[in-house]
Amino acid sequence: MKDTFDNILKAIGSARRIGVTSHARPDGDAVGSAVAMGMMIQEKGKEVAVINSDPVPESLKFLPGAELIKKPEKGGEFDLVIILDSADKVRVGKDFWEAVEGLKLLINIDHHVSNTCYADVNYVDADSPATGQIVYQLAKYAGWSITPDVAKNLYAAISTDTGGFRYPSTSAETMRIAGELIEIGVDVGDINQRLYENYPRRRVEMLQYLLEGMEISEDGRFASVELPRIVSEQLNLQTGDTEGAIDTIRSIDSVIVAVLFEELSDGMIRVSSRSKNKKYSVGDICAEFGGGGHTLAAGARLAGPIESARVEFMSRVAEHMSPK
Ligand SMILES: [Mn+2]
Repeated sequence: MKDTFDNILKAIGSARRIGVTSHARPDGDAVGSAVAMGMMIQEKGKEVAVINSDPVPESLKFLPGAELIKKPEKGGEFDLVIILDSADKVRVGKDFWEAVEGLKLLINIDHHVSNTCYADVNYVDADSPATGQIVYQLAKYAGWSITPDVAKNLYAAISTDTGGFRYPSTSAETMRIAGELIEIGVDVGDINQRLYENYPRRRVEMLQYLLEGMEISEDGRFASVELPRIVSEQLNLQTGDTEGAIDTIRSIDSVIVAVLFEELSDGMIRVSSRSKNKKYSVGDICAEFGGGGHTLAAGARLAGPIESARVEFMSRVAEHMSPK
C-alpha cells in the first residue's frame, strides 16, 4: 500500500500542529527518522512535537536533536500525527494513544512488510531498508533543505537498520543516499564510532553473561542465550542495551537459527529469534507461540519461568530443523 508523497505533503501543508512519533523502545531508525522529520517540518513553520512512548536510548543521545523527543503528555492536540517506522498502532505504545485525543489525521510512513496500513494516509515501502531512507526521499521530493543535523539523523537511521550497510536490503540507491548525506556533512568515522564502538561497560558485561550461558546444538546449527531479570537488574541494564545482543551468537559460522530469551519485569519471557536461511522460518515458529515477524527475524512472548520457556521454544526449533 503506497499513497503518494503529494498526499503526505498536502496533509502536512494544511496542518498547523503536528505530532511526529515512531515505535516504542525506539532504535536508530525510529529515533533518526522521527528527529529528521521533526526538524524539517519545523523549518517549514509548523508547530511540531516529536514524541515517543519510551526514552531515547543512551547510545543514541548524541544525535543532534535527540533531545526534541519528549514523553507523550495528556491533552496533546494535533491536527496531524505522522507515525514513522511502526508496523501497527500497538507498536507506538499505549502511552502515546492515551495522550493524543481528538486526533484529526494520521499518516503512516514505514518499511515493514507486515504494516497493517492503519492510518488515513499510508506510505509503506517494504523494499526500503529503513524508514530513514523514505524520509530522505520525501524530503528530496518536497525540496526541503537537509541540514547537516538532519543528515546525521538520516544516516544513523539508515546505517543502523542495514546493519552498517551490510544487509541485503541495502541497494545502490541506499549507497547513493549515504553518499549525499556524507557530502552534506556527516563525518563517517565519527558517527560509526559513536554508533558501533560506544557501548557502556554494562552491555559488554551482559554479553559476557550471555556467552557463558550459551547453548549450541550438537550440529552447531542453532544456539540460544538467556537473560534473567535478576541479571539485568544487577547490571542495571537500560532500554536499548539488549539491542543487537543476538548478533553475538548469530555470527557463529555454523549457526542458522539464533534465539535470545529475556525475562521482563512482568515475568513474561521475550523471545527474539533470527534465521540465516529462508528454509527455516523463525516467523513460523514464533507464530506457533502467538508471536510474529518475518521469516528471518521474529519474536514472541512466552510465560515464564525463563528456563522452561527456553526448553519449550528450543525444542520446537530443533523439530523445525531436523531432517524430515
Ligand atoms: Mn526501521
